[in-house]
Amino acid sequence: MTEPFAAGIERLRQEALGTLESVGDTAALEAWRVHYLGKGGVVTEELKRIGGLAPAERPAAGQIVNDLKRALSEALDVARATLEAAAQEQASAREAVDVTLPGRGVDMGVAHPLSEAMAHIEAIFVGLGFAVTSGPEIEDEFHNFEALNIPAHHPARAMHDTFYLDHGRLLRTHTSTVQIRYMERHRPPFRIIAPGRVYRSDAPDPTHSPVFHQVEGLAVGPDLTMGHLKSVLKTFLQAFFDRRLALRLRPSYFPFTEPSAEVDISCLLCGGSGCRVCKNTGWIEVLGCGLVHPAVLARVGLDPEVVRGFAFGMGVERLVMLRDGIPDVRLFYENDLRFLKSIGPCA
Ligand code: 2U9
Repeated sequence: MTEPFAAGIERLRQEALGTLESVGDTAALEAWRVHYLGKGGVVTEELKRIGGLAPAERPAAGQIVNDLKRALSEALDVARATLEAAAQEQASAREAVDVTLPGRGVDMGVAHPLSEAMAHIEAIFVGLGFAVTSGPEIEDEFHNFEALNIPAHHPARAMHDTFYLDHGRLLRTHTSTVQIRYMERHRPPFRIIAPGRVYRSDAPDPTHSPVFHQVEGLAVGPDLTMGHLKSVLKTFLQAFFDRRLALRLRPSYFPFTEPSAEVDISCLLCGGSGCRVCKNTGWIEVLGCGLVHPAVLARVGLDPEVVRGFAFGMGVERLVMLRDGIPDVRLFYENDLRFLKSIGPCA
């Protein structure tokens, strides 16, 4: 009797291990477990059948079914471990970092071209012994106009040139205001520059922006001459444009300087022989300058018979446009990264 029973169990074992081989995922494995080893499963049924055997056969049959149960349990454990290992391998393949791939790169911020140029200009003048000063952008008519010898009906005072605020206040149209304020508090000799934003009520176009940057300079002391002025400006301009330049002072007019001059440099493109940049003149106008008008000195309590001053003013955007070949001043204010990345020391 035990022999056919044992043979049946052996077949069962073959069948169970055979189907286990084709189990490919944890759900199928669980179904296999329930079918063979679960409550009411095949093995339990076989255990129940032992009760129907002759008492003498039961211990051997029990042994056989218990062996089957152990063998199937062990096979289940092995199959489960194999499936888990495969799943883990798949997961780590999915999440794997390929350390040989090139990095994504880090976008470094850089100073705005105007900030870079202002810092460069300041450094050059500091090297020449000038102190850097600053003052308010909201000003009064005295500091922006009267003190600078710009009379009441001068065109610069017109509404269409100046942004007026309430209570007689206005947005400064030049940084000369800073230099008037400096002279109100300091005695000569001194040499200062006043870099900063200025405002003019101009419609934006390729050469005009309602806000732009100036660096103005002022030196006051005994015996200062146009010669000193020209030497300072030549040293500055050659440092800024990083090359030897010829300078030409053309007589001009500003209310706050006498004599006044406009400064030309030899053309940056052709060197003076004539091209489209200099409109075939060989020269490019870069800034204005002069000796401080006696009335301006007198207004801040200085005796024009005793001290002289020289002064100059430049538009920073214009200088950078000339240096870097930028065609439109509005590019400085649009924050287009393609432009910002194309200008300056990191371009
Ligand atoms: C004081 C006295 C005199 C500053 C000066 C200029 C000439 C000049 C322009 C350049 C281009 C303005 O930005 S721009 O449009 N400036 O030509 N500026 S002399 O003269 C002064 C300044 C302060 C007390």
